Amino acid sequence: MTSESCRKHNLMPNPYRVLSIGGSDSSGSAGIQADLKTFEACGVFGSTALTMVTAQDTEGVKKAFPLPEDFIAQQIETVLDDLGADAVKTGVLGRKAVVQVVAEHIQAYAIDKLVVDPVLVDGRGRQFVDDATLDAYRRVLFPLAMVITPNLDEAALLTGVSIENAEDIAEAARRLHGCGAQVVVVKGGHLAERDRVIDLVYDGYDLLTFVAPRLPVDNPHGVGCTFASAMAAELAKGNTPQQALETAHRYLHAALRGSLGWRLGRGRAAVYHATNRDPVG
Ligand code: PXL
Repeated sequence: MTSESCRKHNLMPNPYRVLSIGGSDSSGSAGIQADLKTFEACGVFGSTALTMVTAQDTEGVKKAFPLPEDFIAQQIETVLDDLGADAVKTGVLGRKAVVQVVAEHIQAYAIDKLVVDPVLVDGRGRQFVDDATLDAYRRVLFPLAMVITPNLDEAALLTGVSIENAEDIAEAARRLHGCGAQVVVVKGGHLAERDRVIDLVYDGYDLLTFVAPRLPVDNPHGVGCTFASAMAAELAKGNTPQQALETAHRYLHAALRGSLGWRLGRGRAAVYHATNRDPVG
């Protein structure tokens, strides 16, 4: 239906569509569960292609079950052939062959709004992918990305820069941009600044910093997935990376604030994705 006839009949026009390619987190905090919740809150239609299924709670991953490349490819093709996507977001890919399959499909379907969240380390900062996978990210996936969103550990791993201060982050961002991503967002949430969170954004011209007050929550779970998904949702709607970044920051802050009083599970805190709802209403 055209948007004019939708208006006439008081119907909603088609939503923007975002495909998330990543792993399932059974705790509902991160992975594709966080992505879908974020898409819903941002008003876009979410679809998924699973790379991995995890048995996971708030304390950590108990067991991970990677899915075969050809089945990952089949999910992507099935979704894109039917629904299509205005943007794609990647989360856990896990190994080189999966990075390659994803890159091939991004090219084959001419997806120009790709957000790559390079999930390379676990919640304790330990690397869980091998060097060949890092290389595939740098060589085949980043050149296709509109935005990449490594955290400090991931930026260090991908560039070999040991990150201790703001100049190190800038150097890592420049090197990552050199791999071909249009915009690099290095998430500084883990840097030991007590009351601020500083992200650094580099688009090949300007190096910008985004400063947000740090909320009193220790190492929350799913913030990276949530942030990258909000970016993808905003890009899908036709916003610029800069606009998407501002909205994604605001959304993440509200989602974190929404769960400040929660006691869910024994481990890491989750975020409240339905920021436009009253949780007890
Ligand atoms: O937050 C990164 C992440 C992404 N995807 C899956 C995860 C996690 C972290 O636990 O489990 C499936």
